[in-house]
Amino acid sequence: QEAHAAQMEQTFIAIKPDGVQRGLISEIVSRFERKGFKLVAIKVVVPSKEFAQKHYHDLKERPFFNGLCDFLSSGPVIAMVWEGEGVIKYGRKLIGATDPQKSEPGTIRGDLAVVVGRNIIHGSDGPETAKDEINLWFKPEDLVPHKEWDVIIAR
Ligand code: FUP
Repeated sequence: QEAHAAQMEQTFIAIKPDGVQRGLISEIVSRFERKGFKLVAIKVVVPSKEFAQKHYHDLKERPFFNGLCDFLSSGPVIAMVWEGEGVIKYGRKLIGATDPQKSEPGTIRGDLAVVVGRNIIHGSDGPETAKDEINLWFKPEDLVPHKEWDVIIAR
């Protein structure tokens, strides 16, 4: 009851071109799904470089910015919105530290990646960026309201 009353939290998660190319889509989706989070939007998209620059605008002063944007726009990305209690913070926990050399085993990057420039997945780092990133990648009507369907299916 409590969970239904609360405004459900949502985060933006993307499988980057290296994760897609390596065939890790189902592995990654599975980890979020088994945890109990709900997939409310998903699409395959090759972002333009300009779009990648928008997505990573916070990092535009960093030396790796250009290479990072080239990389994100180099192939198909799986863009997703996941929903659930604490999904922003816990999603980051599932993903692991930015540098896969420092990510714990058991995390997505810890188990599946080795270098920071090819760390296979992105996840929003807080409520504000989650909102901004969901709005950048999706239209409001792309998001499926799970709670309503759960009630209908259980009936
Ligand atoms: P994260 O939120 O864990 O994805 O990390 P950041 O927002 O700090 O960095 C975004 C992306 O920039 C990383 F996923 C990989 C890339 N990056 C580098 O290539 N080199 C660095 O030193 C740091 C980040």
